[in-house]
Amino acid sequence: MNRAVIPLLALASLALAQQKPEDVIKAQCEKAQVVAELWHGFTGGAPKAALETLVLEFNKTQGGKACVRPVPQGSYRDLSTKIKAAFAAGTPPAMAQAYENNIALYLQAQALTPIQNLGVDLSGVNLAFLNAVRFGGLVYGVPFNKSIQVLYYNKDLLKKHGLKVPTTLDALIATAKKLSQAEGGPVYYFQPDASTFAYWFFNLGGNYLKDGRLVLNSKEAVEALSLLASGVKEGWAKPITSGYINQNLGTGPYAFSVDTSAGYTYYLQAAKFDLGVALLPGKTSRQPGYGLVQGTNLVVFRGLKKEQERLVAQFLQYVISPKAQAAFSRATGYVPVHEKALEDPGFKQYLAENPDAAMIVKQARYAKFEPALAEWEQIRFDILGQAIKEVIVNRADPKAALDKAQKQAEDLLAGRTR
Ligand code: FGO
Repeated sequence: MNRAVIPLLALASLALAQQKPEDVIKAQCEKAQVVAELWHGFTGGAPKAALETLVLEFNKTQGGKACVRPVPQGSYRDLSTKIKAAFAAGTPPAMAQAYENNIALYLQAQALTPIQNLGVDLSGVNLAFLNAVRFGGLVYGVPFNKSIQVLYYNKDLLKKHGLKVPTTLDALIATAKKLSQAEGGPVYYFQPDASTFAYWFFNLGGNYLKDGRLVLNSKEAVEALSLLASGVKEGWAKPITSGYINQNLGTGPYAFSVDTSAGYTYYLQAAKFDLGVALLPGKTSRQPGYGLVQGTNLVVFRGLKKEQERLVAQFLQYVISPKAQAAFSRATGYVPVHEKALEDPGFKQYLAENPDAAMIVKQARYAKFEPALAEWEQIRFDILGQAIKEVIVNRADPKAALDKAQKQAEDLLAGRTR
């Protein structure tokens, strides 16, 4: 090749590489005859970038004829609000991210297409994730970006004090107490919300559903909330009331937090210390603690044209492919949803070299879900989440706050309130 051409080519490919994925996708969709929108709740960072890369790569396989267009709709909750509004207006997208409880809600509006009807082969998909999107025997979502809670910790601080990573709830509390005293400030960071609460609640033996009935004020729930409240009072637990925990690292001594594996890239970027990822402390040291599964599934709305359905089916098959899942997991910290991703040679090597990523995969075997009730999103944020904040921030009594939450949830579920 002509010597002068090489730098020019290099420059051109650099310009291409620097083009924002969003703009590339826009160009891909401009001339396409078939377009399927994918509404999502990623607001930025690695998750949004990884989704866009995946879509961009998929669109390349369509030879300019068809494309998927990701449309950010704000937070996960903004997303479900916009989807409900779109139902009313008769303008739902082709696909969207959805929590299991969102699926239950959308099914009440008979708005979803069963995934099997599209001919998508779901074999090899993580069974815990798959069973969570089964309603009345049919699968209504494709597990896509599923996360698991893990224990993030400050390796430097543990080393400095000669302490080990705790493997039980009692050890977590004892270690946090020691470190907080030594460092002069609370070292266990938590958000007073339903996600953090779920970790303590599940591992104290709690269950939200008893004989099919929702119970928010069980003795385990009171115990979990009391424990967090005493942590704050005793000075070992620090409530984070503004922003994500990763945005609050550096505001004081930090040792531990229980948080979504999808936060991994954010923690890595923010931590000015050697970050560790460990299995969750459990009730006893015989078994790791359970982590809450969060993140979403992709659902397909009814009323699509045949060509759109074909496109969507191909896209979903692509998204769950071991290759795509390996790449997506690597870029974000989400759990690969396809079992075969773990056999992908590149991913295998990555896991061997990155113990944090291996930990995330391992923790995913100890997983719990929140109830897939249509009203759950409202309950987890406006009722249970509110009760948790009242206790942690305004020092309300845990039992009283949860009793009130129980009453509010019952009123909502019975249709007495909305
Ligand atoms: C988030 C939310 C729900 C439901 C749980 C539900 C609705 C929780 C929790 C409330 O995909 P995940 O694991 O993690 C998110 C990912 C993409 O944004 O990255 C995480 N992130 C982002 C920025 C950052 O600085 N740090 C960071 O960790 C982000 O959390 O989902 C976990 C957090 C919450 O959104 O405040 O799932 N959640 N169940 N939301 N609407 N409905 O039923």
